[in-house]
Amino acid sequence: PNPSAWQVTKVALDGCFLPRRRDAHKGCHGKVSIIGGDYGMAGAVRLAAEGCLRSGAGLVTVISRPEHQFIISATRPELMFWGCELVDMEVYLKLGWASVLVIGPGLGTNDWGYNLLKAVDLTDKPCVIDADGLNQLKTVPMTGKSWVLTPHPGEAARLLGITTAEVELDRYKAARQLQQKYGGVIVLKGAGTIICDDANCVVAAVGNPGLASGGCGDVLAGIIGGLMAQGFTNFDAAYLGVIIHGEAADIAAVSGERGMLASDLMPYIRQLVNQI
Ligand code: NPW
Ligand code: AMP
Ligand code: MG
Repeated sequence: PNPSAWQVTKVALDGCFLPRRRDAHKGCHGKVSIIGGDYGMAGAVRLAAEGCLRSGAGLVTVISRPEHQFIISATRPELMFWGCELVDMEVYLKLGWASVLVIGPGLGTNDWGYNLLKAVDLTDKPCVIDADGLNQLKTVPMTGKSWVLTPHPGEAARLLGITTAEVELDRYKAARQLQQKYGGVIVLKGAGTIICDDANCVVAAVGNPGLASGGCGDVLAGIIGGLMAQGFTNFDAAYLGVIIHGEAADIAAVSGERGMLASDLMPYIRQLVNQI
């Protein structure tokens, strides 16, 4: 993008969401599959999935290790669940159900996650790739997808083969390089999150260091997927998602940044997507 197009923006959410049609049903608001949650990281998909539901998605399915069914269904019964041990033909059928795929939160960097990412690559679904989905992109070279990539500076550094410090030294340059290398929409997270595609670039002046705790990025991936499933373009979903996530954190921070949890964002995400 032309550097002169860089701008620092905090958009008002007013007018971004229309009131729901009175005859709406859950099928009108998109179906999302959230894929990840290797051993020890069920929380990552659980948080992403709730972020997705709270952004207004109609139906959300978690695809994760079978062992995680109980904890996910018991703590958020609105979620559907499909336990996947071996990545086989059935996975492709399951992925076919969704209108949008979110892959990466807690996915891990072993064969299980690798095979799931490869399965996503074989679909033509728009997707959000986060966390270990990004860490595995080097071994599953996916191109030409309709996607939003959501790296934090550490993940961006791995994708570019540079250090985290180098990413942070010139975040615009890193975001632009990622966009040129991988295409799609890039969300370079951290204080002053940058959202860019091949034509637009914005910095979201929202959020606070209360977000610097485990699970907050997983929630963002779910929100963006939920907005894509509700019909926003990939760029608008990424931009709006970052704004909603950051503003939710700014409301939550009224009680203090220290000790803020990813789960604390949920009621405010709901509040913000209803600001019509
Ligand atoms: P450093 O130390 O500065 O060089 P990792 P992860 C950097 C899952 N989770 N500004 C920083 O690097 C995720 O979904 C599961 C600057 C930092 O040490 C993933 O699948 C949870 N640098 C998996 O864990 C909750 C920054 O990156 C390094 C930065 C691993 O993901 C937690 C850490 O990155 C987690 O979400 C910034 N703003 N942000 C669960 N409840 O199940 C990051 N860095 O090594 O990729 O580890 O992000 O924890
Ligand atoms: P992750 O590292 O994947 O868990 O993502 C962390 C999330 O919190 C991202 O959306 C970051 O942009 C956000 N975040 C982390 N630290 C800050 C900060 N100091 N100011 C604003 N946002 C932050
Ligand atoms: Mg993360």
